Amino acid sequence: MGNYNTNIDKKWQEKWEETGLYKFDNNNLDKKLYVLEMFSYPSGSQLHAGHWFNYGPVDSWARLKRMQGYNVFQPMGFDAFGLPAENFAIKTGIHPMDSTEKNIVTMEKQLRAMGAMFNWENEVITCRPDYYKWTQWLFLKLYEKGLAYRKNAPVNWCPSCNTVLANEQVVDGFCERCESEVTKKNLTQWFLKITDYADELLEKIDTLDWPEKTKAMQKHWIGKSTGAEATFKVDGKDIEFDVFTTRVDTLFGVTYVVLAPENELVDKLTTEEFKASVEEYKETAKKQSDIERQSITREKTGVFTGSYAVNPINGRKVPIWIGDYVLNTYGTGAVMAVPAHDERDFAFATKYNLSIERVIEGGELPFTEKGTLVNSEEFNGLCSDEAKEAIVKKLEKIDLGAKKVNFRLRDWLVSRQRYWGAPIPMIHCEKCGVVPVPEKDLPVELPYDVEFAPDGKSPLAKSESFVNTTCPCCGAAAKREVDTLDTFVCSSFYYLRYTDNKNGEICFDSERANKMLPVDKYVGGPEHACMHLLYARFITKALRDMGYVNFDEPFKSLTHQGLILGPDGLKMSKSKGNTISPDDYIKEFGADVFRMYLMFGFGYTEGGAWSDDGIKSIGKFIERVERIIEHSIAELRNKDNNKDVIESDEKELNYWRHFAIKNVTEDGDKMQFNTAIARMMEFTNALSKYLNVKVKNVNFLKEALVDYIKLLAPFAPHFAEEQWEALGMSFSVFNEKWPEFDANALIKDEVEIAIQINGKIKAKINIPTNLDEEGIKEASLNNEIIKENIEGKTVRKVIVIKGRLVNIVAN
Ligand code: ANZ
Ligand code: ZN
Repeated sequence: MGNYNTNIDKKWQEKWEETGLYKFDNNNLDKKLYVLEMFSYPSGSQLHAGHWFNYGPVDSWARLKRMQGYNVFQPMGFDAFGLPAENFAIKTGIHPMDSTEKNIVTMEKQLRAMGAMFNWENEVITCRPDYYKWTQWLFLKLYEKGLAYRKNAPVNWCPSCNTVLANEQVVDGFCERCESEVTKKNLTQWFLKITDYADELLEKIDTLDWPEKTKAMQKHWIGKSTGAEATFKVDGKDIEFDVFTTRVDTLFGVTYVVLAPENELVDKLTTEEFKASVEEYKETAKKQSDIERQSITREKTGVFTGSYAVNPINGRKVPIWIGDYVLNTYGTGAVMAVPAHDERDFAFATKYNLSIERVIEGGELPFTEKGTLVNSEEFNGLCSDEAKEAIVKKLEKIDLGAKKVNFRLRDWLVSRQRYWGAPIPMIHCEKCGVVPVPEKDLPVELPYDVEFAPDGKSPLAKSESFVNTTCPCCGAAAKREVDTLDTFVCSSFYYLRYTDNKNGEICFDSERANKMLPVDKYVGGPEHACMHLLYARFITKALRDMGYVNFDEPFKSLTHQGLILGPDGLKMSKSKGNTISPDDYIKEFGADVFRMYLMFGFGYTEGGAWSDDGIKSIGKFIERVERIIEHSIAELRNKDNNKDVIESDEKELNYWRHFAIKNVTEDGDKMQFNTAIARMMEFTNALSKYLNVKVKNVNFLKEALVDYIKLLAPFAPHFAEEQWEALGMSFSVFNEKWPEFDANALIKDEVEIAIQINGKIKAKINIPTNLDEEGIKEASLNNEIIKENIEGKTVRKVIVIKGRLVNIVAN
């Protein structure tokens, strides 16, 4: 058994703390490197292998960068509001404020035991008034800017969580948290106008160094669609409506139109005769989720309203139907149906015997590709793209249509009927309406004494002392808003607050933020692609437009770590009994072995199944390294060394040393930790082999050893400090400069070349095969025999014939 254990972890953690080794240097912002890992929920299950996989390897990366001269800022905190903490509280009956604070204490201790370079002095905890004051401030600023508004709308409702959900929190029609089926409910809610930024959010994605898949997901979520709107008048009624279409070139092929069942025109359009069937249809449609309604495989259904609409391009009357495949929340909630060229319309028309008329030349119907127009009067013969332009032009002329861009992205619904969140800082006054809480009155504190178990209504409504207040405008009795903010609002600006976390006067100092941000490297799970990562981008842009920051994007470069699975290859979960508790392993192996196993055992962006054998073998590796270093140190003192050293013995070790420097640097930089560590293992073998050489060059051994420990340091920080000290070096290895490799040492193959002077061979030398022309010249002129021969002469020319000879012209 080796000596490395948790006592060594503790020893160095204390020393780092005592000496303030990792304190961010505020006077060296030019060399700043903002390394950010997504902060965690303080849940009851505490720090798990997934957190470790996020934080450990990234800390190693940050250490490597530190040794390369960067002034690293790596803050940590807790995303402490929200459902996980609240649900835990409900389950255990302990007040969320108490359980959250308690969980934070435990998790902070666990995080410290990891021995990462976290800048704890910059910690933020979102559920504390000194933080959520700024969450509320942000909301007020957005409100001032017209980016926060209230409206009555059908919202996603989770009957089990008893709260509304943002679109992003509904996965295939089910609640992202509890997996209950999501229903619809009409409620007056607060929204943030993220759609104002839809275009920029889309455009700027391509400037980001993010995983391609995440960028694609965000693009799809924003869902820009370019098309046109066309106005259909209702025959015999003073009503008209618009349809959104991406295929206005098919306008002559419209044989009917379909409205969403919820479209507000439906009642006005429905004739007496069809009232009963329309009502019945509307009832059934209510029960379907948007996801079900959009499903490609589901049979399309609908009913006729009895009314007809007039096609703006040719005056033709077409029947108006309602059908649940048309969503009321997209476009205009109405579509023109072109069964000849659209799959859904084709299926619908076939089912209900509606006419199908080709307007694009091509294959079998439904023909959905672009093509040449037919049956389209003066537009016949145009190709689809030309026809789109021409038809819109005509619609514009008669004032019955225009070009139109639509986004799939909806405004961000931020009110929650839950207790554990930042209260929305608004007041409802009978006389003045909705009045924002004045900034000086922030924070609006979340009261402790509230029945927090959810029953579908906001728990804060039950707290008289919270609800009753006075209107900041007129002074009359008024009521506070009782909804709380979605926790994604808290995490939408935490990276800014980290830089100035103790400031009680302002959310953050702009000048400082502009120097500290954007975040240089952000690392976290891919599940946030369309939520947190999108919200944070929006908030950064909104703050930029309000003048608080001068950059466009919060996270320049993003990496998603993979998922660590249970030993059975399944996702870890308590119910499956396959969870790995880091604490137990750390007690047995020490923090560095745990960290190093995670880094060596898995591709960082891939993850994989946990293996006890895997961590054991890293434990053995660390023990071996310890023995080798011990042996090396003894050799440094061995008086028999240095007497008759043979140079060629050093060559091999030197090769592996520089090979490791080169590759650990390159792979480490790319977060390819497993291959970087593999290079360290090769270096270890070479070191061990050199120890068997009879007589050693002590200076050389020491140099190699110094590099060895430096290279190992990011991956095994406590262990490396201990070895560095054993070697008699001064604290700390993390103040050392990262080694640089020597390209010459990496050349293994040599070739013999002849050197001529004025055409006569004078000497033969061995040079590396890939030495460049300059290098060959230099080597030739430095050869002792050649030097003697050209003494007193002037070198006129040196001709190099690669791989064969060098001819020196001298006289
Ligand atoms: C006529 C047409 C003909 C269409 C054709 C397509 C092909 P994206 O790309 O997603 O924007 N649509 C418009 N609003 C809708 C709604 N609220 N619910 C369901 N479908 C809706 O899709 C735009 C197309 O989806 C529009 O173009 C419209 O059908 C339909 F050969 O109009 B199209
Ligand atoms: Zn008032």
